[in-house]
Amino acid sequence: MQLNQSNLSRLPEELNPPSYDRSRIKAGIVHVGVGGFHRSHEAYYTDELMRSSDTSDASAWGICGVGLREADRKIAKVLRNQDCLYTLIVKDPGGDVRTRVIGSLVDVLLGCDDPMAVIEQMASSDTKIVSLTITEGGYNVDPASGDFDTANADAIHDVQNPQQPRLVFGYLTAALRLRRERGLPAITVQSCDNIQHNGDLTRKMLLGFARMQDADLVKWIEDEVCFPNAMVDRITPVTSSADIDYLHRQLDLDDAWPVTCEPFCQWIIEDNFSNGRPEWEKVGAQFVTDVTPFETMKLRLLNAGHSVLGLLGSLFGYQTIDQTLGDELFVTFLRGFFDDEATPMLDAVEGIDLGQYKSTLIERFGNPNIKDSLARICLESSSKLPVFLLPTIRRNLEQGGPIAHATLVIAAWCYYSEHHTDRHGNPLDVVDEQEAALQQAARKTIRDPLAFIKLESVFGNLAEDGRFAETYEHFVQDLYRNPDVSILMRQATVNDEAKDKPQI
Ligand code: CS2
Repeated sequence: MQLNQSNLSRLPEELNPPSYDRSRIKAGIVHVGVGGFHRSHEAYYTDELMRSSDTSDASAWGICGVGLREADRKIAKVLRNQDCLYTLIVKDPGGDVRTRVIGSLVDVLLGCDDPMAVIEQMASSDTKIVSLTITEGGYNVDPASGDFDTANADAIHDVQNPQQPRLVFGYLTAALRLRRERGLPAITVQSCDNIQHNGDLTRKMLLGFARMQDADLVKWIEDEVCFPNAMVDRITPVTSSADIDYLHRQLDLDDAWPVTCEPFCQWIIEDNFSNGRPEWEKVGAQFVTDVTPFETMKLRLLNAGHSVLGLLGSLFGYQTIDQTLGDELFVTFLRGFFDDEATPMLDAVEGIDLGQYKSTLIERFGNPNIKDSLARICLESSSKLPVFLLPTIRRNLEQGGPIAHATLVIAAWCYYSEHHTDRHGNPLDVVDEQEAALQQAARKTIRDPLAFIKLESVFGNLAEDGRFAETYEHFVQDLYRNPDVSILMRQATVNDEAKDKPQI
């Protein structure tokens, strides 16, 4: 059976179709970036709210999904064919699978086909929030200054073509201008990307663009638009053809693009909205005044942990996170990183037991049904590691703490960046905006063992730290002689054990 509105009432109970009347829903949210993560997270919370609440309030918060680029055409087409319905497949570590059809997405627009339709939707009086999952790259940050990259060709294009923008900031500026002209209240711009202080960054970049195009609007944005910071969390692997087949075979459902995810789900949001918000706290989200400790914890444990397993596991020859954690050596190594290097550098987080958080992480990573590929984890490492891993190394260097685990990951990354192969010589698919620069730097390792960590756009001045440089040099030289990274991992874990023994 094809997934669409007219078939909804005929779907089997296991598919858990929406219980609410979708025809009454208005789009109060415009979401840019309708990928897997949005569909397993914000759209899921909103669907849950619509199911749980009998008030009309929830029906004001439907989502209009937006893709801006040509690459979004496929998802837009799939969703249109399915009346914006899709299946969320939640996979427990124990093997149980729960499915539910999500109904909170009510429309989908493609900016590259009709930019004005997107701008008008953002400017509509029904719209209260524009939320974003546009990944790090979508924020157009100049890596040298941390400001909006005014030299970017799309930014320049957008300044001159306000009605046909390419960047999300061009769209937002055009929509906000219309709202101000029409005397409508501002909207909240809510980032849902896994980025530190994602709201602050969005604000800075939007103002950076607005200054180039419409200085007059800058003050209005500053005064009227809220940009809540948030920590988002739910592991959402890339959808595989096995997921599509599963629905087809087990439940007789044809869904061209379902989403798979783990049961765990977390959303911690600063309660800072310009124009109202859904009561997401009724369905598990948490509103706080300062999200910083939560996001730091997540980035330095969960995301850093992923990168540790991703880079070391790739070099070793594993394919997925759960497969990597099936190897006791990797579990011991990850625990060593968490306990000795990452956790001592974290501040206490209210209401969270860090020991418990780490155990849950190891369980989540080990979920054998979430075949999260190491290739996905290693994507764009050059923008991830400076946030996930390097701050832990820096703080340990300042405070005389241990750095061996994290530094070995950097040495493995160098080998990986140069060779694009695992230790057996099998090819690895490396996707990184700085791929060429990384490879070029890594290639100099034989002549200058510190060449890779001298890449300032990633490491800043870290190579100038004697202890870091020495530890790194030792690892990278050993790895270049023998890329079997498990030997060095074993040494690091043996050192951990030695430390725990009484010194005689
Ligand atoms: C991963 C994240 O991309 C990465 O490096 O660590 O996508 C991770 O799966 C999510 O942040 C989980 O919420």
